Amino acid sequence: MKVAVIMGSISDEKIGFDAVKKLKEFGVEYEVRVISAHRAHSILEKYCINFEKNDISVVIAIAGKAAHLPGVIASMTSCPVIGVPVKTDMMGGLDSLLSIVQMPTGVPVATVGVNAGVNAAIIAAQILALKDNKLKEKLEIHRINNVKSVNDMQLELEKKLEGEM
Ligand code: RP5
Repeated sequence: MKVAVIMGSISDEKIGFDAVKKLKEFGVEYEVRVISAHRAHSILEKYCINFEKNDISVVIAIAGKAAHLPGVIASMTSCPVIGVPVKTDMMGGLDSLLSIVQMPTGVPVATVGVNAGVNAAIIAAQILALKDNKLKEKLEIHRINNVKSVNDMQLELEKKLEGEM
């Protein structure tokens, strides 16, 4: 079972790499593609209709501005599609966010925050972990590390306060 990470432009690569890095940490298999919905719709269609054949189970779609890429992908597959809105110069990514999150009823895109490639990868891993106990264990370690990091912050704060007093 693989995750397809699709970005609309090479200018989205930083967010794509964030997602890929996290997937790698969890040992999740993935493919990465740049395919634009408005510049190369026939290539996109060809790629999407072969998801099942290529063992793709979850899609992360990254796009900015009039960010129709995740919605168009969702129209061509029954795999869950996680949309990542990209920050823009004009509206700070609100344009991308609304284009992705406001899909009309019946063709949903599970949307994460602006530039949140890492969160998209975590959700993709959580979906695959429903049928993979080893991956579930890795996600549990990730969750415990989050708790540890907050404990470390508390200790750091206490140290700083001691120095101030
Ligand atoms: C979308 O338009 C891409 O996802 C990108 O975020 C945005 C700008 O694309 P470029 O003009 O940088 O190629 O298709």
